[in-house]
Amino acid sequence: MQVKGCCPLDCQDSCAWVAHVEDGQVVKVEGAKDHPVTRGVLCAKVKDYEARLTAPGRLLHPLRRSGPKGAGQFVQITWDEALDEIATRFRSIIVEHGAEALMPFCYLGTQGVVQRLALVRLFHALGASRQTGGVCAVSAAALMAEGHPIGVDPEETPDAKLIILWGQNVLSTCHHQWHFIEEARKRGARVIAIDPCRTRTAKQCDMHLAPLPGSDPVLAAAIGRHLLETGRADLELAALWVEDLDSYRQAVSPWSFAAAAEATGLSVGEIEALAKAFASARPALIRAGIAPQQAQNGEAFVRGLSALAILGGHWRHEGGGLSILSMPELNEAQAARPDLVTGAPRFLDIAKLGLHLDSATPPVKGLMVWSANPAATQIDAPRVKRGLMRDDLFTVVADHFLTDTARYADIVLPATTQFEHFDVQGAWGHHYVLANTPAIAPIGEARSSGAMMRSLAARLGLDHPALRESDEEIAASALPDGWPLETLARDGWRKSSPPRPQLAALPTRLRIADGPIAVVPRGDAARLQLLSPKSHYFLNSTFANMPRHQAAQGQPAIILNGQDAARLNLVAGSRVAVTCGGQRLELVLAVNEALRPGVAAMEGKWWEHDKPQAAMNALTPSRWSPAGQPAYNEVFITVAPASSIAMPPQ
Ligand SMILES: Nc1nc2c(c(=O)[nH]1)N[C@H]1C(S)=C(S)[C@@H](COP(=O)(O)OP(=O)(O)OC[C@H]3O[C@@H](n4cnc5c(=O)[nH]c(N)nc54)[C@H](O)[C@@H]3O)O[C@H]1N2
Ligand SMILES: Nc1nc2c(c(=O)[nH]1)N[C@H]1C(S)=C(S)[C@@H](COP(=O)(O)OP(=O)(O)OC[C@H]3O[C@@H](n4cnc5c(=O)[nH]c(N)nc54)[C@H](O)[C@@H]3O)O[C@H]1N2
Ligand code: SF4
Ligand SMILES: [Mo]
Repeated sequence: MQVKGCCPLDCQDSCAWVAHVEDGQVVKVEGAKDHPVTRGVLCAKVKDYEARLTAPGRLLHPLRRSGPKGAGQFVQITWDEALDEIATRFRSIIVEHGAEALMPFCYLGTQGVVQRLALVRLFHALGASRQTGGVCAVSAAALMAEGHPIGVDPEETPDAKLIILWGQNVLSTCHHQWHFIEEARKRGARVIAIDPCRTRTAKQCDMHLAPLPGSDPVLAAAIGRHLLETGRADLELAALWVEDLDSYRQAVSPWSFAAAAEATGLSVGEIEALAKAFASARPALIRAGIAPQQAQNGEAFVRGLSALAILGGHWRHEGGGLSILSMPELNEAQAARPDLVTGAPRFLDIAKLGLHLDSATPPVKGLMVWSANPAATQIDAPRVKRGLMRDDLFTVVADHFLTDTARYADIVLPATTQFEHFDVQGAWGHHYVLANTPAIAPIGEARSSGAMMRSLAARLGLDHPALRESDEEIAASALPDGWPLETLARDGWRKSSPPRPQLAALPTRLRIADGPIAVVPRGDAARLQLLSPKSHYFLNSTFANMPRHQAAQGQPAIILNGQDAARLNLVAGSRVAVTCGGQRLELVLAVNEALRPGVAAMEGKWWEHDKPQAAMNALTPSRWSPAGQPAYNEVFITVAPASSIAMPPQ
């Protein structure tokens, strides 16, 4: 039997897949051949996703903590016991501290509407604190909320004449987009990568610029100044869309090619070539990644690129513009049923979990985490873990495995995987909505988020009809009007493009300037800037426990350029101490000329209890952009030979 579904992971491509089922078991999963983006292939992470169903450590029963928090000691309990305990604890927290003392925490471990939002209904109905914010693309989302268009349909890409991959490692993180880039190339387009690292993507491009991380707003300003100075700026489009062209002129005016070269570490020739290519392409498409947003100037980065897409006139043409979040129309908020909220509970930004667990007033006393592994993926993870260690905090975690976060839980709930539940989802790199039909029944006692919500609501005595809806009904509530769920499930996907931005006066004009464009702090002779590019084989911390993925990723390491290693007297393969603030990790040193000097990198979000020395968020200090994007990449480290003290086992 073959069952249509989709990959639930937090990835632009949202692939459509076909699960092959024999004797009630998933034996294989393949990319859907006729999906216009997937085109028959899954990636190196997901090609054997069925292995996850029965991998060692798969959670199949509810667990109750039986040792100290974080120690990973649990005993198996029944669902009835788990539900009773959660309901009793939640109720007493509400009575003693008020419902706002409950905090739901869900991120994009799955993009599925049901798996993410069904449980949110429960917390809405309880009057719990509401989660807001995010840890990824927060800067882009903030600019989108201001009205900036940032979501070109990737199927337009072949019409682009110049494609700039600005801090995006397409071939590792969203490789299906490469089809469209190659098609554009066949029609004569040039492809330029802007990345401090010569990634597998940069190697395939026609030109690669390796600026200092965080200097991108300056690079963008130099191009903007060039457009204005040479009369190439599309002032007609700016008159329709832009509110503050004069302020922009002023902000970019200091950034000559020479000044920008100094600030970015590029040559004048490189910047000039980029600016000229951008000014003459009809049209250019900028595809920007996530890493350059992971800094305190994340919004300045996105604003700078949006200014270029507009002033370059690229939005006038199919294939041109700016692509950061390209999403189909889907009414996800409706699936969470905001109408169920009682009172006016506070919002808690999930990117600041450590801070909230530390010092929210009223304090957070009950936390439920699903579809996320914040103990591994949050900035300043030690602070998060101190919070999770609090004796007076009651924590519930639902996941497929006993993750770093689940180890701190009082109650662990076994969640179904995409092969075991129904869901629908959008994407953030294309315009299709996808449906996922379960291929098999849940294994063990795993439950979908919808089933968890229904059983918890019943235990808590909540009887709103929205808390009794089936997973299919919850999924249907997010679909655009007139879309029968059955048809979507039968077909597997359906395109739902938002309209292309109109070349007409905008009711609210866009702000393309935001004060002076400054040089951000950067490393020096003693301190390197640590980046955390995505691993080719993990998806953030997902898969970091899977033997096949671990073997493919190889030993955790800190990567430096040869010049820096030599300057610091460090030898490839030796053990080095990496420090930031009061935190220290000991790792093997890898030397790789792909990284520009001054920059270090650690790939993959390893699990701390498995690879304690590779848990890189031990090193990332609490720091956010004004919109709340965690500055994961603004980390300045020292690297020195490890002392003779033996390294803890990896
Ligand atoms: N294989 C794999 N795929 C993934 C993921 C994964 O973990 N593994 N994660 C998924 C998720 S959640 C996301 S958000 C996306 C992210 O997808 P991408 O945006 O493609 O990935 P990043 O690693 O965030 O950054 C891309 C590149 O930006 C570079 N970079 C770092 N700092 C700067 C800077 O200041 N300026 C410039 N110009 N470049 C910089 C890095 O060297 C890196 O090569 O990938 C998704 N897909
Ligand atoms: N230092 C540093 N830290 C980073 C980043 C970085 O670049 N550098 N990147 C950041 C980015 S871009 C992102 S998006 C975040 C991601 O951070 P997280 O959202 O925490 O992502 P994952 O680590 O992939 O963890 C997702 C979890 O969801 C679980 N899950 C999957 N499907 C389901 C389901 O159906 N039900 C339930 N209950 N659980 C499910 C998975 O098993 C997994 O444990 O990490 C951020 N952290
Ligand atoms: S992780 Fe991304 S590329 Fe890989 S199968 Fe899932 S959607 Fe496709
Ligand atoms: Mo992300």
